[in-house]
Amino acid sequence: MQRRGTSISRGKFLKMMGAAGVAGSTLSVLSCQPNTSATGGGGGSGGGPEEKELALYNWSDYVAGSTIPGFQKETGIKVTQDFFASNEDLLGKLQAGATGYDVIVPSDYMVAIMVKSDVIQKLDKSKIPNIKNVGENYMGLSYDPNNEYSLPYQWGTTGILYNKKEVGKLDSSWDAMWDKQFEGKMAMLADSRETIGAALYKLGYSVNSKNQDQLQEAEAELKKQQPLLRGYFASTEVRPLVMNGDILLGHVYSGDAFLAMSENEDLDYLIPNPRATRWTDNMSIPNGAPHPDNANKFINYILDAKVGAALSNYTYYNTPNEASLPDIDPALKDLPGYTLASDIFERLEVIEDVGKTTREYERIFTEVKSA
Ligand code: N2P
Repeated sequence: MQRRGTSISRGKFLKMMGAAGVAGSTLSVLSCQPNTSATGGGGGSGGGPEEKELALYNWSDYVAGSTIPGFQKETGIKVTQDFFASNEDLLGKLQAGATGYDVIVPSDYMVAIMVKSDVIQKLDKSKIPNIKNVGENYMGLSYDPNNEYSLPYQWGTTGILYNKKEVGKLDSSWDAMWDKQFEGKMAMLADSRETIGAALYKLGYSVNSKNQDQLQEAEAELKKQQPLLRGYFASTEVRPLVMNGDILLGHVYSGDAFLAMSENEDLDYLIPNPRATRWTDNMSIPNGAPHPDNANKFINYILDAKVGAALSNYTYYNTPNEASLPDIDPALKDLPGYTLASDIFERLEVIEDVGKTTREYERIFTEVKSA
């Protein structure tokens, strides 16, 4: 399919960037390094007008080519972007004292953890009139019931991107990711909740299990799987591995699957049974953000109908912006698994904050990775 009429294609943009920033580690592709600058000099908290700057801390490959230039053009605010590879990395960075960021993009359960840990601040909704564009299914979710701290950015699912030509059509379970015949040809996400989640799903349990016996079983499953894997990677790293045939099956977020499928027709995306994850990523403002006013403006800009459509037409993720829907690329809407049938939607789980059990999830993932 012809990709992305609205702006430069994601593939081309990546090439232009020399693929910088896709590795998922924290790295500045633009000039500033907000985490070390600690300016705080924007007058954001009650002083004079803010500097015309905004520091975005985002997942890699998660803005359209037009997103940041469009905002700069409209507001004169210069945006710099750093990248994190998982929600846990993002939280760790903020808890370690990173103070330079204005907008961050945590997923569902991480918003709840961040509110509880007092690392994000309330939004100024008087500055976000485009809130009216957000579909009601994406407002008032349990992790932030009144959207005091977060507004949705993109949503999607997590499943298996695989080479249908090489492995044949998969049955619909998670079992393929444990199949010895694919030894060395599989990768899982470097994402503790998603990867432990896949093991829990395989066993028929919930991704939010707090049951010690179930978690122990999941740990055993992951230890069985680990020697069969190429490794644990960011989704943006799994995508090219599957696309170029280096591996045959990869645990990915849906947008990476759809992008790969649109460029290689041997590939397919499976949302396994009995359950898989549906996630929503959100925009929030950290405490101590140097430019909160600019941050509220940026959030409002993203929730514009056209900006939201260009974003999803680039990322290949779903939009929570109902006003953007008419402008979503029809070919994208037609990809299997992009527009979710209600029977699939109903078997998807949302990852929740598991409270004290979070430490157990972290312990399991650390041990599994080094087993
Ligand atoms: C974008 C990653 C999407 C994050 N590259 C999934 N929560």
